[in-house]
Formats: sequence, C-alpha cells, structure tokens
Amino acid sequence: KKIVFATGNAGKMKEIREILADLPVEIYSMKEAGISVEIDENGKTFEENAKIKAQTVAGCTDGDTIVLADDSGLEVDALNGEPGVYSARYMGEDTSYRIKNQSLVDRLEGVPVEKRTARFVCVIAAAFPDGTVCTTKGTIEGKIGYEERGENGFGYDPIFYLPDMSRTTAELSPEEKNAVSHRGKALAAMKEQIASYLK
Ligand code: ITT
Repeated sequence: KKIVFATGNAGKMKEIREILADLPVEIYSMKEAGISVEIDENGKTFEENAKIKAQTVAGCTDGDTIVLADDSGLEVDALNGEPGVYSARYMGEDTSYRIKNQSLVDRLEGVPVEKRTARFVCVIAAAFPDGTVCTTKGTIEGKIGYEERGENGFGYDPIFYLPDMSRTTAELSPEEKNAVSHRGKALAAMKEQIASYLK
C-alpha cells in the first residue's frame, strides 16, 4: 500500500510527512508520484475542496493507492470568517505572505485584543482504493497578532498568536506546532481511519 498526498504546498507537505512518519506506508507527494493534474477547487467548504482534490488525484493512480488531500485556511472572526476557504487565494495566489499578513493586521487596526479571535481549520480527505471517501477535521483557536513574529511554519503562521503558549505558531518548533495544530489533529483522526482500512 502507498499513500499519495494531493498537495502542491511544500509547507503542508513537510508537516504531513512529520505527522504521518509512524504509519507503515510509503508517502509520496504528487510530484514524487509523477502526477500533474488540473484541480478545479470550486467547493464552498473545506470538506468539499478536500474531497475534490483527493478524488481528482485518485483518478490518476492505480488500484493500490490511498490518496489524501488537505484543505485548510484561516478564519478571522472580526472579518466574518475571511479569508476562510480563500486563504491561499487571498489577494491573489502570487502575493507574498508578508503582504497578506500585513493586510490582515491592517484590517484589524483598532480591533481590541478580545475581538481578534481566529482559528486555523484543516480538513483531510481520503480516497480509498475501494472507492470510499472520508474526511476528518481539526481546528486550533488563536488571535491575530499586531505584527509578524517567528520564522517557522508557513503562510499565516507569523500572525497567528496562541495566548496559552505566548507565541505565534511561527515561533513554535515543528514538533510543538504539529502537537497542537489543526493539521496535527485532523491527521491524527485520519490515521485511525487509515489503520482501520488497512486491517
Ligand atoms: P494545495 O491545495 O495544493 O494543498 P494550497 O496552499 O492551495 O495547496 P489550500 O487551498 O488548502 O492549499 O490553502 C490553505 C491556505 O491556508 C495555505 O496556503 C495557507 O495560506 C493557509 N494555511 C493553512 N494551514 C496553515 C498553517 O498551518 N499555517 C499557516 N497558514 C496555513
């Protein structure tokens, strides 16, 4: 059995490899599996988009492969849940995260600390060789900071502040982030689904 992970995001892929390291299965990125396919990510929810990615890539694999996909994003309460499912596309795919992060901080100017609540959401979808599909979800609650802090992680991590840890997720080590993150939680639940499929 092998797993192909349907993502082109290197930051996600690094975390996924670390979190799934203890599974008795070979894990390949789409690139390593030699798969290149146009994915029409037109769903309205994380669940829909994760399933679209997993099923599209599953259509390019042989019968012995489990395809996983991750759809994730940042929901900012003071912005009515934006950027949400549009997190990667916010201000355009090619805009740097320095600029995207500064934009969110600017849009929260004057918003007091108790109203700066936000969460990362991650939905993992699995497309199994028998045609079944399932999803698992994880979230982590935090607050939007006042400036970027930290060099670890990727994307919106430098402005995602965890009050309990007094650090942003970009200031956590990879192990610390994976132990508490939306992706760590969603993949922990998915590991159980995979284990029961493999039985
Ligand atoms: P794939 O579809 O190829 O997997 P993508 O980056 O386009 O890559 P998404 O549509 O799921 O994936 O976008 C998720 C975005 O949400 C991601 O690009 C980040 O900006 C943000 N995000 C998700 N998880 C994050 C995390 O752990 N830390 C920081 N930002 C995160």
